[in-house]
Amino acid sequence: MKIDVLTLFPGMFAGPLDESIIMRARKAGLLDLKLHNLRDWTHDRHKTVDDRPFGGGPGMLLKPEPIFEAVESLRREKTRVILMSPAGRKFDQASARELAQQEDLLFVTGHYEGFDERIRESLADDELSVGDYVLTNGALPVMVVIDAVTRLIPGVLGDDESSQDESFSAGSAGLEYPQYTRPAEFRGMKVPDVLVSGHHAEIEKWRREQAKRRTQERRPDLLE
Ligand code: 21W
Repeated sequence: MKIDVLTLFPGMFAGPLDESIIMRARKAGLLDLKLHNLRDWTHDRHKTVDDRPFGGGPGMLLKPEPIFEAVESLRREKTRVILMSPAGRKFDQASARELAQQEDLLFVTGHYEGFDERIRESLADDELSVGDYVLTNGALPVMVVIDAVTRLIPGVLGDDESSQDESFSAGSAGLEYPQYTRPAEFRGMKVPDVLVSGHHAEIEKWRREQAKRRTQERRPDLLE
C-alpha cells in the first residue's frame, strides 16, 4: 500500500512511524509511506498556506491554492484523498478495514480553524475525525489512522500477533477478558484459580463471562 501525507508538520511524524510494526511493514515493502510539506506548494516568499475567513470570525483557514496544487501533483489514478478534520465521520475499526483494501491513500491534515470549503468539495473523497475532542492539528489523528490501517495490510502481522484480532477487539464482540501472566501470586494478589487449573472448557467459560461483564459495565454501547 502507498500512503502519502500532506502536512504542515512533517517533523511530528518522526518517531511514531519509525518504530515497531509500522517500521517493519515499511522495511518489508508492504507500506510505502511518504510525507509531504504543504509549504512546498506555495510560491510566495513567506510560504503562505492560510488566510482569514471571508465574513469574519476568529482564526485562519487553509487556503485552496497550495492544497489543490499538492493534491493534483500527488494523486494518481486510484488514490483515495482523505481530509483529516474534526468535522469528519468518526474513524473506527470498520473504516480501518475499508481503508486497508485500498492501494493508494492520500491524507490531507489540517490546522488552524480548518479548510476552505472548496478543498472539501472538490478534492476530498472522504473526511475523517478520530473522536470528539479538539486537537491542535491533524498530524496525531492521521498517525492513528495509519497505524490502525497498516496492521490490517495482509502480511504485516505475524500469525501470533493477528490470531487474537477480530473476535475480542473493542468495536466488534466487546472488551477483552482479564489476563494474567507469571507469577501466580504477586504481592498477595493471586491469579484466579480457574486459569491455573488447566481445565480448558472452564477457562473458556470464565473468559466469556468476564468479557461480557466487563463490556456491560464499561462499554454497554458495544452490546447494541
Ligand atoms: C481543531 C481544526 C478545531 C478545526 C467553523 C469555525 C483532524 C481533529 C483534527 C482543528 C477546529 C481530528 C470552526 C479529532 C481533531 C484537526 C484541528 C475547529 C471550528 N468551524 N479528530 N470554526 N479532533 N484538529 N474549527 O481536532 O485538524 S482529525
